Amino acid sequence: MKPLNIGMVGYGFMGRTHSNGYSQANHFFPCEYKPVLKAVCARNKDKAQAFADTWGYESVETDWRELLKRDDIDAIDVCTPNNLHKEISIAAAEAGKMVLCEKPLAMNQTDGEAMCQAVEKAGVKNMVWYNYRRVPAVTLAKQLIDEGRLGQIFHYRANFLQDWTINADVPQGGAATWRLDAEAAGSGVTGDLLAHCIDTALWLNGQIKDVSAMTETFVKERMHSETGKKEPVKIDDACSFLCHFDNGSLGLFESTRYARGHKALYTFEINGENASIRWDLHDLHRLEYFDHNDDSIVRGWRSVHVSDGDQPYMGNWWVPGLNIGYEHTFIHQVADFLKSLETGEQMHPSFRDALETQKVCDAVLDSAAQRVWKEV
Ligand code: 4PW
Repeated sequence: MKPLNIGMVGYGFMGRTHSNGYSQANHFFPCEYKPVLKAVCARNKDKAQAFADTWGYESVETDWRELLKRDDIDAIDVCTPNNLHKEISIAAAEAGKMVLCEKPLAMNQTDGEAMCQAVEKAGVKNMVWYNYRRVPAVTLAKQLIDEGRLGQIFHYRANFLQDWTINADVPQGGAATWRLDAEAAGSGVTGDLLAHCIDTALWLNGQIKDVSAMTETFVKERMHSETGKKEPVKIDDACSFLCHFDNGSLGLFESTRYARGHKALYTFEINGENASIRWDLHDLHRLEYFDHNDDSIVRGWRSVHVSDGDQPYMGNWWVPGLNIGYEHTFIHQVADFLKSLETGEQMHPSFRDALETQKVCDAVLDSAAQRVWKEV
């Protein structure tokens, strides 16, 4: 097997999901390439070493620039807070490394464009970890839409709801809560949660033309972990937007971290002329499907349990009827990336694909700030 030597920068929650993906992919998806966990890089050496010991990384670096200089690294996995994606990705591409970047691609469209140009100029393989495309039920939704089963699409509706920042004592900044710090995250729920909804929507339903958005920051000041003082909160706690898709359908998106009771409720529903589809991350192996062409006496919403060998990815797992979960989406993404190295085909979502999501996020934030419709 050909080794694919991974150097990961950052080791938080996403570092764990990606590492698990690298470790498991070859067990279930045969491929000529095999990820090798060569090095993990983080400023705190003891924490990086503890992570390396847990996940089986061979070595540790404390400066990502040193990691890029190493000849024994093929691919850089950027798992840092968002404000470092650009610098590390561009330097990695210039060093001739493949770049696998955590979502969202960048802090804004301008940075994202520079990142696209860097990987394209260097001709290095690249992808962005929008993992929900690789939930088997979501991939099946893509298949049903591409087969034309829904007919003309009229409506696309998506939500991503959480409740973990309602308590005003949750700080901003620092390892666990950088997502609340605009300097590190760029935006709040728009870049963190709606970006997932937008990536899926662009993949399933095509380009978005224009948007009209509103945002709110419910807790105006939070303790900053770095300064130790209360600082203004500059991220969006909640964001909702309307949009027009190029195919004529209407979109309605909502995301918040203030929906008490919801931890990670990502749902979407698509209504077409002939059929509708509905999916819910809390029940991720099911695809709800209504087909108007069914015999009218038995017509109704079917709950398709996506666990059979004919359904996306499932032939590589256990036996029909047995579920898989969230972590498997990352295993699928690694497996698909390894396959793309074998076939020479472009992996999706690429940096260029993720830039389209970034453009929509920027338009959403501009629209909310200026209280006007914005072209994407
Ligand atoms: O990327 C997202 C995270 O930042 C995830 O998909 C879910 O929401 C889980 O944590 C956050």
